[in-house]
Amino acid sequence: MTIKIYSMAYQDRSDRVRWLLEEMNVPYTDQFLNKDKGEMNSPDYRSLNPMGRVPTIVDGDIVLNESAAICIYLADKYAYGKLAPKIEDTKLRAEYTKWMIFSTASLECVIARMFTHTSTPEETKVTHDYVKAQCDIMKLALIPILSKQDYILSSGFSAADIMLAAVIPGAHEYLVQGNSAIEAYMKRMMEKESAVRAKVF
Ligand SMILES: N[C@@H](CCC(=O)N[C@@H](CS)C(=O)NCC(=O)O)C(=O)O
Repeated sequence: MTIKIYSMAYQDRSDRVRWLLEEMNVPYTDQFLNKDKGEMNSPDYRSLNPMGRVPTIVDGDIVLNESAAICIYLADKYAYGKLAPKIEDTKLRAEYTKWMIFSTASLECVIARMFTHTSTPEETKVTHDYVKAQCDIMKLALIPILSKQDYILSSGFSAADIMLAAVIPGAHEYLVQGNSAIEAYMKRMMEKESAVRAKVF
C-alpha cells in the first residue's frame, strides 16, 4: 500500500518527509489540503490529526503526525542501518536521535517565531533579535561538526541531515549567510537529487 502524505504545499513541514521518501525510493502520494477551504478542519482530516496540522502520513494502519516522528518512523522502517543508525550502535543512534529532535524541538521552534511574532515593527525587532541570539547559540553546536565532516553524523548522510537541512533555511540570514561550514553543508544538501525531486528548496 502506498504511503499517503497530507500537507498544504511542497514547502511546508512535509518537505522533509517527501525528501526522505524520495531518498529511499519509497512510493507515496500527496494529498494537498486547502486551508482556505477548511480542509484542515474537516472531520475526516481531524480524525487523522486532531490538531488539524500537517504533515500527517498514513502508512497502512499507521497514522502519524509530527514531522520528526514521521521521519524517525520511516527511516527505521525503510532504511534501518542506512539512513537511521541501528539501536545496537548506541553512540551513533544517540547522536542521531539528538539531531532528529533538535531540528524541530529546538531549531524550528525558534525559527517559527519569525512567522508569528511580527505584527508590529517593534515586535519584529524583538523577535529577530531573539532568533539571531538563539541561532548564535545553536551554531556553537553545528559549526564545529560541519567544519570537520560533510554530514552531521560521522557515519555519513542520514535522515538527520534531511531534517536539519529542511529546517536551517528558515533562518538563512542568521545560520547560513557568512558561515562557510553551514553554507557548504547546505549546498551539498540542495544538490541531492532526492531533494530536487521532492521540491524541498
Ligand atoms: N511540530 C509539528 C508542527 C506542525 C505544524 O505546525 N505544521 C504547520 C504547517 S508547516 C500547520 O499545520 N499549521 C496549521 C495552520 O497553518 O493552520 C511538525 O513538525 O510536524
